[in-house]
Amino acid sequence: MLFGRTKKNPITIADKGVVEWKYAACGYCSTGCSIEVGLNAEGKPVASRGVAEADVNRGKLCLKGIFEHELFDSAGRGLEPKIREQWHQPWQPTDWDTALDKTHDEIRRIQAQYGRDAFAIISTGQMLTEEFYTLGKLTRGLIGTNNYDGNTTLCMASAVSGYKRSFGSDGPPGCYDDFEHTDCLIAWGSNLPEQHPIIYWRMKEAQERRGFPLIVVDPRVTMLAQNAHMHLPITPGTDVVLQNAMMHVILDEGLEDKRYIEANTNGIEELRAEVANYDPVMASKICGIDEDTIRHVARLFANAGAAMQIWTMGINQSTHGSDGVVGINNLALLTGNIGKPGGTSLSITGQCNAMGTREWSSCSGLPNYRYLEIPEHREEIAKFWNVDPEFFPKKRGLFQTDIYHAIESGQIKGLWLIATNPLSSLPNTSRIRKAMEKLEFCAVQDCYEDTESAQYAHVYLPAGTWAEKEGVMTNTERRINLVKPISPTPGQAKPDLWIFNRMAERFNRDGKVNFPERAPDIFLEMGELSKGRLADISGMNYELIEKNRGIQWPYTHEQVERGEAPPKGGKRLYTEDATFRHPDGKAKLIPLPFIDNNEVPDEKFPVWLNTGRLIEHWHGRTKTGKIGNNNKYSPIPFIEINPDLAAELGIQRGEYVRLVSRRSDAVVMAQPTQRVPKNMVFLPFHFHDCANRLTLGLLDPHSRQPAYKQSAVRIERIADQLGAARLSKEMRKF
Ligand SMILES: Nc1nc2c(c(=O)[nH]1)N[C@H]1C(S)=C(S)[C@@H](COP(=O)(O)OP(=O)(O)OC[C@H]3O[C@@H](n4cnc5c(=O)[nH]c(N)nc54)[C@H](O)[C@@H]3O)O[C@H]1N2
Ligand SMILES: Nc1nc2c(c(=O)[nH]1)N[C@H]1C(S)=C(S)[C@@H](COP(=O)(O)OP(=O)(O)OC[C@H]3O[C@@H](n4cnc5c(=O)[nH]c(N)nc54)[C@H](O)[C@@H]3O)O[C@H]1N2
Ligand code: SF4
Ligand SMILES: [Mo]
Repeated sequence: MLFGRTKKNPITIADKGVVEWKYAACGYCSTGCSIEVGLNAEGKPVASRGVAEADVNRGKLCLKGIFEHELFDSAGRGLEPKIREQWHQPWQPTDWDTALDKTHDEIRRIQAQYGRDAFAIISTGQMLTEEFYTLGKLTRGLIGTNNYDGNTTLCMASAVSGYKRSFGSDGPPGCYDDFEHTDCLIAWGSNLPEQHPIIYWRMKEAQERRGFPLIVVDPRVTMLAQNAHMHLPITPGTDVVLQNAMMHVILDEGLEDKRYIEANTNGIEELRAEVANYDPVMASKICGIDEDTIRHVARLFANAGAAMQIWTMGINQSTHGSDGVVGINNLALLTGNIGKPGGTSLSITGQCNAMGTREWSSCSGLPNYRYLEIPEHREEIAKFWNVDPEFFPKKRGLFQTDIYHAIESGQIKGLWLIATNPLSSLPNTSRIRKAMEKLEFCAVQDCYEDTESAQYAHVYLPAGTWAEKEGVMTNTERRINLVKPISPTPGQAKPDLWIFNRMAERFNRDGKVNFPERAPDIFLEMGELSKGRLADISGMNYELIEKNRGIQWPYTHEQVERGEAPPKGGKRLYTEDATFRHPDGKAKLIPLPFIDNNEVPDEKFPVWLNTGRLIEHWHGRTKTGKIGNNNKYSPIPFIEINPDLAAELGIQRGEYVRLVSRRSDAVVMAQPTQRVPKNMVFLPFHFHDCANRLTLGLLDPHSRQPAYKQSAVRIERIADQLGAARLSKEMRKF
């Protein structure tokens, strides 16, 4: 006799009536998956699928990509420009000319009254590269404010800063193909299965085939840690101490690559002197990883044929963010693990086009990793754009995080926010609110009109998003991929590029500077500017990019002339000796003294607050909060709390609790789990007016990136559970 359920229906895929599939690169994370959206007979997007022949994702998509077609008609989209005299007044609908004229006039009024830099512009990592380049030309070439930055200061700034300090330039040297060659992988503060699911799948496939050891450094038992050979639950904010101790062991035991160090680096003696102070016994007391484990991991890493490191926000978002990146680079350089298959230090990027903004937006400098500080770079770009080189500032202006302090102090009076929502994403949001209230003028350009930040705007500019637009994006492994318009912008909303071009007309009345209207023409202009640079894209065009499902840079016009096909994948930087970007071609080994400068738990606030992400949600949920298929997994703000701590505090699963920090408080649901240690809670930052009410966000001294991952809270029981539920609902209205 047979037991159990013997009858099953076969798996069928619902017929959505797709008559045409359209190509794009995914608009969420920096993995850079190729996606196709299916349109039905009425032209409505009804399905999404991965593209099989794309090297990045090989037919796969994650939970966000698979429902991305639902974005196009999601609630809360901005359908018309809006205007008002004071931010607290009701909005009035208006036409584009009025909204753009008002924004132009206010920029010029504020600049005339208070100086050029009194108007700030903050952009994003979520537009298309041609849009970044155009905004950069408009801002640097015509508007002329130096207080121009992006939300990437919250995200990749430490990686950028660390790469520049170590290698002389930004630009991640590795690629996904490195997983296929590595003999040892260390992941620092990165939760790949949730935040970059398809990179995780690439890594996991390679690992199952080749069995290399995976070591995860993260204070939480993340999904990646659960799958690791070794999990190092580090004391928050102390990665640099662990890195120094590993280098101590490597140098002490002579495991370094002497030939590589000699041929490629400066600074070994200074580094040796500093790490001598970090013997594993002493280091273990600070970083919480026992001395034997430190020695074991250091030996495993140094003795591996090829060893690889990846990292994300657990490193970048710290007061030692830039140092943590330099520490990773130091470890790689000491052991000769840069530019070889499986031997690399690869920052896993965040937003879909955080790389594109680094390369082309001119936020921290000038296009294609050029510097404002270098006179030849200013000359070159000024000539190319037909502007006066003296118009450019001679060094970069304020970082995003400092722009808010300058608004607070009255130095900055006007702000244009583009595709970023600082009232949900900056630390200590009550302070940010006060700053926003002080602005004489604020324009918000967003695809949704119901964002927290739009509350403080005087003009709202409704933008298109993702595949309502045309252009390219660069992913984590420097691969440029194409987004094609799949659906039209809704109502009167316009692509960001259109908005920048119309704004440019208002600052460019004499037509001196050329602003091409079409994205493919802008791409070719960028190709011209990229010739001979690190990020040389002069061999690419849209057709070739789509045909190849993305091409890694560099791919040059010389390669095209030689008849070389674009690389399929596996393209690396610094593959030969002394090709780093410091003037002598060598990389720098930089000593990293450690000073403990975080907010740490104490008697009043005894628990670490760690914040981060969930697979189903994207940042402030302007997108995923509206997509039922994503939102259903976690509609309510919650914390991961250790069951022992919950028991001690008398907190039941599913109860609401109040988290209190020195800044403010927030009400969240308790979800007991062994994922977090007893002295820590983890709070996803996706929910409205929640995590960042609490965070302190001390800044890294080099990158000015906030330490979102380290602050201290206490947990209070709430007697009135019904009241708390109502409050929580209020917090979910965005
Ligand atoms: N689903 C989804 N995917 C995303 C995003 C999203 O919002 N949703 N956002 C994208 C963006 S912009 C980014 S930047 C990436 C972020 O991707 P990740 O950095 O992977 O994600 P986070 O959850 O922010 O943080 C990662 C881990 O850092 C750990 N951590 C905290 N403190 C420390 C520490 O002191 N040391 C170490 N070593 N680790 C620590 C946390 O416990 C957490 O598990 O994800 C991208 N992908
Ligand atoms: N506590 C805590 N805070 C954090 C973090 C953390 O780990 N913990 N992580 C930080 C990191 S790494 C990041 S990257 C930031 C993200 O912070 P934000 O930049 O504020 O993140 P989003 O919510 O993605 O905001 C993007 C905005 O752009 C809009 N948008 C999307 N596409 C388009 C488009 O094509 N055009 C226009 N005009 N608008 C568009 C969206 O509707 C949304 O309002 O958050 C940071 N904040
Ligand atoms: S892994 Fe990232 S790029 Fe790929 S489908 Fe998911 S969100 Fe999109
Ligand atoms: Mo990010």
